[in-house]
Amino acid sequence: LRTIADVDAALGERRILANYQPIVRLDTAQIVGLEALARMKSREGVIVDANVFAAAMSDSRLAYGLTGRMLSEVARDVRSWLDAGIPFQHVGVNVTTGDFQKGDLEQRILDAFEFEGVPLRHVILEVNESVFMGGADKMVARAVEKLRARGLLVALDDFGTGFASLTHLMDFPVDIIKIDKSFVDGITRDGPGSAIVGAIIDIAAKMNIRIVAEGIETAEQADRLRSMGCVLGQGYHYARPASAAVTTDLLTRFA
Ligand code: G
Ligand code: G
Ligand code: MN
Ligand code: NA
Repeated sequence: LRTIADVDAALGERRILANYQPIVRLDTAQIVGLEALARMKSREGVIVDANVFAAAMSDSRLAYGLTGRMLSEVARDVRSWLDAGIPFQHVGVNVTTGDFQKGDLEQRILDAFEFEGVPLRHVILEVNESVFMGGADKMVARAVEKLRARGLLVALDDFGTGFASLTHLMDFPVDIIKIDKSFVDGITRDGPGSAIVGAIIDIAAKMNIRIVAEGIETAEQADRLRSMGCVLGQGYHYARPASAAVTTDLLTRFA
């Protein structure tokens, strides 16, 4: 429970910031997007292990506060890239079940990006399948529809690891599927991982949904995914999550 108190204090003291991991084209390694990932600084200014957030996210007040901070941080960083003429397309922000339950997520997103004058077409909402649990699915669908009408893109994160993954594709509008790392790990063997990834790629192509493979750690995995028709990916093989300053440099050189 120490971590919950730590995250609470860091939120109050503005010691939460966004790091960014590039999303690349697997054929050219060109950067086409970013995923924002929360990082916490200690009072001494050192980045603390990112695992602190997993436990804290079970506290709905902290999850709500974290999303608020991340929306503000990301909007400000995007503003600075746009102002500097840095080539930048999309950034994904992770949201959780608790964010939808209050019913004001749509307004919070509009406010955060409008405050910085950032158009919502630059923003991807990353939701995982847990947001459909607990009876919030109607609220999720309504909020997401309104945001998509303003140009925001929706990504289903950790795809395939949750409950009833395919059901959500039936009645929830999705622009991007992020294939979970657990499937990518086994992709270079002819096993169930390859079969499942192949099936997801086929479904996505037929539904006009883009695919991002997550957690790519080797060139072999990247090659195999590319030969299977996967166009986009992210992972340590390409780049680890990094500060906004480092990301500015990466975008300048590789976007
Ligand atoms: O960045 P990664 O290293 O270690 O993050 C650990 C976990 O914390 C992941 O499951 C990730 O989805 C989650 N996480 C990271 N950043 C955010 C964020 O901004 N919001 C939410 N809700 N979860 C985040
Ligand atoms: O839950 P979500 O998919 O949003 O979280 C992504 C998590 O995966 C982050 O914690 C991020 O730091 C981590 N990550 C990104 N690329 C890799 C990778 O290649 N290998 C591993 N092990 N983790 C990764
Ligand atoms: Mn994510
Ligand atoms: Na994921």
